[in-house]
Amino acid sequence: MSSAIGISPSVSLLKASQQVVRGACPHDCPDTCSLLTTVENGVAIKVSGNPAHRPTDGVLCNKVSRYTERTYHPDRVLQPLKRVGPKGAGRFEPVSWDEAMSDIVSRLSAIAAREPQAILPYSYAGTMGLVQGDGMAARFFHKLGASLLDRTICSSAGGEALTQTLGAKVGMKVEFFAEAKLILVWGSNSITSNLHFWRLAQEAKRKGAKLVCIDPRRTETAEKCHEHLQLLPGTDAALALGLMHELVVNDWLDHDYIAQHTKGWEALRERALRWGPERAAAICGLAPEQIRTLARDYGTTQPAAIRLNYGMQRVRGGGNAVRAITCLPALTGAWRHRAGGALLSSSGTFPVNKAALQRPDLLAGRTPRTINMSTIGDDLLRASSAAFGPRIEALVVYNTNPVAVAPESSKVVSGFAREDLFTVVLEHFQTDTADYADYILPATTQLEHWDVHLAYGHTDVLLNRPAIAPIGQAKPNSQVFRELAKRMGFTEPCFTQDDENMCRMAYGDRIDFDVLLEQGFASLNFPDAPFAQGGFPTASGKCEFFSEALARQGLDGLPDHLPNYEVPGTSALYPLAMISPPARNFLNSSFVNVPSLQAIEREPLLEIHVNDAQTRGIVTGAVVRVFNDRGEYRCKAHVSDRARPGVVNGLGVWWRKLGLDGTNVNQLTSQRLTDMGRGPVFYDCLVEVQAA
Ligand SMILES: Nc1nc2c(c(=O)[nH]1)N[C@H]1C(S)=C(S)[C@@H](COP(=O)(O)OP(=O)(O)OC[C@H]3O[C@@H](n4cnc5c(=O)[nH]c(N)nc54)[C@H](O)[C@@H]3O)O[C@H]1N2
Ligand SMILES: Nc1nc2c(c(=O)[nH]1)N[C@H]1C(S)=C(S)[C@@H](COP(=O)(O)OP(=O)(O)OC[C@H]3O[C@@H](n4cnc5c(=O)[nH]c(N)nc54)[C@H](O)[C@@H]3O)O[C@H]1N2
Ligand code: SF4
Ligand SMILES: [Mo]
Repeated sequence: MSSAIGISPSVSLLKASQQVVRGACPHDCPDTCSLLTTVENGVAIKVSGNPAHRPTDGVLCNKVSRYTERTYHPDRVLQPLKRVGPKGAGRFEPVSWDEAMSDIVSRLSAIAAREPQAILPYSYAGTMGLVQGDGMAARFFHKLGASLLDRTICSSAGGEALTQTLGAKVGMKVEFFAEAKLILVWGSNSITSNLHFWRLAQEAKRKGAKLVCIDPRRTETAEKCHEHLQLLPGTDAALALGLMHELVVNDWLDHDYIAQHTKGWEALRERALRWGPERAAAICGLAPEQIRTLARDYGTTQPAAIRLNYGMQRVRGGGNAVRAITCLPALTGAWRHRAGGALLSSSGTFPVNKAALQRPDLLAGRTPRTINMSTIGDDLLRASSAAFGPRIEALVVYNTNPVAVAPESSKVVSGFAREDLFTVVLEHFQTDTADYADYILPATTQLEHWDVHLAYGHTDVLLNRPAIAPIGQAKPNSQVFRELAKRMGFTEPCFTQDDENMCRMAYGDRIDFDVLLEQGFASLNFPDAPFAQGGFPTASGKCEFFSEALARQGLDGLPDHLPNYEVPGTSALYPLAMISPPARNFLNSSFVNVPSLQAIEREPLLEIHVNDAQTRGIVTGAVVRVFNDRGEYRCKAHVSDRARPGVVNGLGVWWRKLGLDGTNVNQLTSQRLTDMGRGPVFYDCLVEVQAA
């Protein structure tokens, strides 16, 4: 086995005492890089990008190149901790694994004996691994009969939109963006959050492609594109419909592709004809000419490719916006080319054997209620009722930091602070969420455990081998749930399956596991131009402009512009829109506590346009109060033309406890949900800003 770990041929400067172990970046990022970890005497000394893996191309982002700093951070939680102070105070004392586990099992069993649905597992993509994510954990909670979790916090509006339009979360192969002649970077700050796509976009740019960015913020990506359409948040569907209008009236259409491979054309055409550029521009806060120019470029350039990211779907009409945009390539026949079409997520390409990993059959006919993770604030505060079911009495949190990242923090915090709630948090660090735990259990990082991955920005499967032994008393999530199952007396053989075997099971014989063991990645067999001849994975086999499924749900079967819940300029009290997109050197709330990265991001900031700052007497560096009916958040102002007039940008999900007054941007966001997919509306949020 040790030879299979393999010395990478590209790493020729290794000392005899060093080895290189192949792994996968676990973070919630489209790029899912192939990692090479150099280990010396059992210590990981360097993590770098694998040059043999095409999408990674030997390069990692700034964050994960510091992965050893995070792994060996002096603040790592390395033994089980039991709360000694009030909830949220963050005071804990070390206990043995045995003491922690036996207390956890007795608390959970007592609740489960009465009402298993009062127990809620709460997890997200802190690791995207299929084993340390919802593998053994899902088996455990299915057997228990606990509540199910609707994992909506990030991408469910866009995911549902893709499914209703293209049939699944599928799209262009990312590598062919390098051959496109026009690229729309739509709701994506690629340099920050999709670096390896950006390298391909730059290659296209060097070969003469035009790059257009569509984003309310003048991001580092926007300023490197040829054009930037700085629209108001939540107006993307209006822009897409305005573009369609121009495609129709100028006949920049591929009639043959439309006739053969789409559904609902007549109805969409009629709708588009109501969206002249003047009307669309007024809603988007753009000039009509900008829409005409973009339509001409899009309608007359082939191949044309659209890279959407999840930024634009965090508003009320997010699903409709994604649907409207993903109709565009079928109108112009862009899908005919391998460098044409659109990509939001490729995750639907992966043939994951989910039932084998997660074992929903262990529910044995029970149908527990489902809790939406995006409304955890409200749901923790609900009493038992016929509609809701039992009050939530226990939470087991892993791979997520909801107290920092979930919307409307004041409610989330009140819920987590309930003294009658029993909370277990599996973590690397004492995060804002861990502060509210009854027990914190030390989890291994990606360098310390096995896992297997899919990706949402390319189409390769990756394997992660442990590079080092678990640090301190840390255990893989899978191992914690294996031991809980044993103590609960669960005897099914699936509860003793080891991680390497779970990795093998994830794709079964659809992937050659020996190839994964040897090179760390394996490509899926997937056509270069997946929809050149139609063949969409929808029920009709066509790109569905009109979706019967949505119409049956009582929704509009055609994409439309749905105004935000909180439309900029409509409230005298809260005249500014706030968006809170990712910070480049953090990954959601991960890495916020890594000193070298925190030093680059410095402190929580609010970008504000000079016009909005001047009328409020705000200068760069001033402490400002950002507030609405849901709460108040203080941070420093940064007067900057990265913000457009009327929109302020609060970058990154900082840990609350690192903020000026122990809060972050989510103090202001709401728990309302998107038009489809039941997702959160982080960027549909009005505020006022005052000098503090
Ligand atoms: N460095 C870094 N990388 C990350 C993350 C991170 O936190 N930091 N997060 C990861 C995660 S969880 C995800 S889901 C992915 C994708 O993460 P996303 O959150 O989609 O990240 P971005 O690509 O930065 O896209 C957000 C962009 O959308 C813009 N935006 C906001 N509202 C609107 C709107 O209404 N319309 C349009 N057109 N644009 C809008 C923002 O200004 C921002 O530039 O990235 C991942 N990668
Ligand atoms: N205002 C605002 N809020 C947002 C967003 C935004 O743009 N604006 N973005 C939203 C989006 S897109 C997302 S995806 C969510 C993401 O929010 P989260 O899912 O909470 O992601 P992270 O903040 O990265 O936190 C992941 C946590 O998992 C832990 N972790 C990582 N690996 C492991 C492991 O192997 N085992 C265990 N036990 N723990 C592990 C990490 O230490 C980290 O604390 O936030 C959302 N919140
Ligand atoms: S966070 Fe994204 S870009 Fe950075 S190493 Fe991981 S997958 Fe690659
Ligand atoms: Mo996300």
